[in-house]
Amino acid sequence: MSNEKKFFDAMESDIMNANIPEAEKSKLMKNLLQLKNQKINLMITGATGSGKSSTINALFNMDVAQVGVGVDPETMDIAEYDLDNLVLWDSPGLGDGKEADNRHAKNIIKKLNERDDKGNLLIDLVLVILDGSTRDLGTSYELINQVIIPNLGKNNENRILVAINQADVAMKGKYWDYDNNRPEPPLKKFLDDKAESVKRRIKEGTGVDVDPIYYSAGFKEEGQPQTPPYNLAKLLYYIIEHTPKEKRLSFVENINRDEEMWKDNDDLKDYRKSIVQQFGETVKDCATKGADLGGDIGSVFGETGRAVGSALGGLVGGAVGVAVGAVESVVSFCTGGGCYITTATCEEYGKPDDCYELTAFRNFRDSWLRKQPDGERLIAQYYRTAPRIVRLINRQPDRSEIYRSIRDNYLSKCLSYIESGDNEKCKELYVEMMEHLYEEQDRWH
Ligand SMILES: Nc1nc2c(ncn2[C@@H]2O[C@H](COP(=O)(O)OP(=O)(O)OP(=O)(O)O)[C@@H](O)[C@H]2O)c(=O)[nH]1
Ligand SMILES: [Mg+2]
Repeated sequence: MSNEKKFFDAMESDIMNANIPEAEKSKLMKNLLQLKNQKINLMITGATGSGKSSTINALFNMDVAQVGVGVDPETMDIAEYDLDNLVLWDSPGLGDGKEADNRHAKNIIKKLNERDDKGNLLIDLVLVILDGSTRDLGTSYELINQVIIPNLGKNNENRILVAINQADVAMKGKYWDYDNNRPEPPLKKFLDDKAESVKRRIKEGTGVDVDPIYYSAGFKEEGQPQTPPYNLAKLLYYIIEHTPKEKRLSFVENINRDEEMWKDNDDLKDYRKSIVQQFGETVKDCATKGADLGGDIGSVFGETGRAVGSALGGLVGGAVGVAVGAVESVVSFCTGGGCYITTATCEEYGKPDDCYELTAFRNFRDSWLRKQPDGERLIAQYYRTAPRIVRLINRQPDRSEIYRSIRDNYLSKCLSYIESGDNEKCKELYVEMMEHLYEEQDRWH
């Protein structure tokens, strides 16, 4: 049985075992079937030697790839790797001489305009890889501005991702911190400038906005230790971000399981956690579409969370504990960030899921509360009771009033305690808030 199936099987068993009405179950099963049938087609192109193969090998679980050989001699130079629900098209870019370039351009254009059996464009996303170690990116601009973007159709900004590879040797190997596997400040500035200039050249040439990122696919030479990638999780995060939500689960089982690949990234974002959340979002939005689970998605998709966690073990950190952490974040994400009441209050005030307050409370929960002797018990109790409380509040005509009083009497004060490092006081007030809400529940029936 393929891994892919194992993951969808977990979803199926979650749905079958869920304690929900049959009618809701059948809606979920229908959604699941649709998710199972999704295919992602990713085109990877760029000049010879830019690192297409290295990137594919670093990102994905290539042991299971089948390489397709084109029957049409004209398209033979586009290699197809079939990883079940994920299909990779590895296509040469320009720079191989006039005749070859014309052929490559023609093949790329043909592929970009190809439709699947439902009549939708086949290629979901084009990843253009630039070689960060070369000064002359002229042929790459030609490829992007004249071949790819004009053939992406209406939704062009979402169908292209530009990534500058070989960040480690962009200044001929200077200013790379080999011990910590990251750029030193002068190289970082050089790479930031490069990304900015690529962005500008594309904007000038086509009017289209892309946000290039830089990374290193890693380097392996016979007899030498492997240099692990840099910013590979960032690259994957952007790939998933550009993939339609309903297709994202097709990545889950195809991601490289080697932990080494994922650990070194810039610290602008926690990409590894964000990737887990991207999958959680799909479960939340697509798997439960049209079904009424009363806000209790987390308790339905427990096995699914575990299957995501085990598939992404390498990405999130290998060890079992971390995989379990990943599961928790999937499940808790599905249930509104695991801070139901805080989330609901923030939503009432139009604050995003990554707002300062929610981040602070999650941090409090995971870095401190969980480690207290009664921490796990309090969190578990909260998980079981809070979704119901939120559901009840949302049905009250004076819900705004209720949320305001929760905010003013409890959450704002809890936040001040966290800010001043008084976690114990925050916990006491939080327990008090929960007791107050349990009592209020009867009034809200
Ligand atoms: N230092 C360094 N070398 C890299 C990196 N990525 C790839 N390379 C090296 O660059 C060379 C070309 O990489 P490939 O992955 O074969 O490039 P490609 O785009 O698939 O090349 P073609 O298939 O020939 O078009 C190889 O020697 C890689 O080891 C990187 O991030 N850093
Ligand atoms: Mg190659």
